[in-house]
Amino acid sequence: MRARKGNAVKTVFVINGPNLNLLGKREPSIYGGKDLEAISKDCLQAGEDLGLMVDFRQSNHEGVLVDWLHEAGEQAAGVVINPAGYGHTSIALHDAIKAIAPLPVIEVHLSNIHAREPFRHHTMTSPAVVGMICGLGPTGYILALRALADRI
Ligand code: CA2
Repeated sequence: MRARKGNAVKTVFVINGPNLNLLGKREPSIYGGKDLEAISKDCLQAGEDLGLMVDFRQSNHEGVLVDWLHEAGEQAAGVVINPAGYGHTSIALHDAIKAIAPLPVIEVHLSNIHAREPFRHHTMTSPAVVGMICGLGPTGYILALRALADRI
């Protein structure tokens, strides 16, 4: 059966970076109307459909995100990460993703970062991940989970 080895259901972390806790409350024209709680529910349901246990988290703190990537390296079969603003700046997140290789990590952005301000066009994290999805809103998370399920 896909995404299962033996009878153990594999866990994937879905990690969300700074300000994503504000989703649904502000800037709906950019990020849509869904809040993070609703995205979490959709991810948990998608995980159930794919035979994956989804551990969905959000932090506004770079070091916490690094710690969670390390934890994923010990405990998870893959990671979906929306690094939010830290994706554009954080060598520490890049290094943490590299450090847990070959664990597959997929980067997601709700908005099309390439259609926005030039400072959003580059992410420090994208060279370290297996793939990146942007501009598809919350569907990007579900597509990333499907891609992980195919790989693990
Ligand atoms: O499009 C994405 O998912 C982003 O990762 C969202 C980040 C942004 O810095 C990235 O460039 C692209 C922002 C997180 C959400 O920020 C909010 C700010 C105000 C209201 C709601 C969300």
